[in-house]
Amino acid sequence: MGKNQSKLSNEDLADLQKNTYFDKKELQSWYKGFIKDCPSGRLNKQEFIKIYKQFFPFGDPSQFADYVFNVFDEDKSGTIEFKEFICALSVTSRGRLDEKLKWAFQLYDINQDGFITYDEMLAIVRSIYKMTGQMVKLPEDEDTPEKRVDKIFAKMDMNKDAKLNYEEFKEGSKQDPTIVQALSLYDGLV
Ligand SMILES: [Ca+2]
Repeated sequence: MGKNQSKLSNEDLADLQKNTYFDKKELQSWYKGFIKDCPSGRLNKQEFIKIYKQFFPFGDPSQFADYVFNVFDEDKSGTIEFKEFICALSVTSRGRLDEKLKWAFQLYDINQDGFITYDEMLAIVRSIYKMTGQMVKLPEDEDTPEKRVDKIFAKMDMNKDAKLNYEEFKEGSKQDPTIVQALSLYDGLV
């Protein structure tokens, strides 16, 4: 993608129509907004965190946004290009359940070794609690990140090895949809 393009090239457009759940008009409008907010065409981590702060003014979303950034930045270049942005948005907002679960798994599997350890899950859940702050009243058995993760592991960790592989995560998430729901920032907007 070239610099300072105010419109998507036909080639990029065709490619994204094929690889996302957005139509031509939606893609053009997202692109316009993306370039307006981010004229360089590359969103860096600080800018990304700023977006989250608009959505969660009462909590501190910086840690969670940091983790999400790393999943958006598929080629690990340190910036989110439009294609990465729109593909992630497509999956998290309109993807099939299995696509959303794969995406969520990548988020929780911080070191990308194919397992979600107890500590990785705890780090993400902590960052979510910090982000939502005191806005949400939680049930007594989930009112700390530790309790929440204990509960998730009790349900999901079938072979009790203190880590979750994708199969365990997938099966468990189907019974507890809140695990995946936490991810989609743009729910309701798209
Ligand atoms: Ca990138």
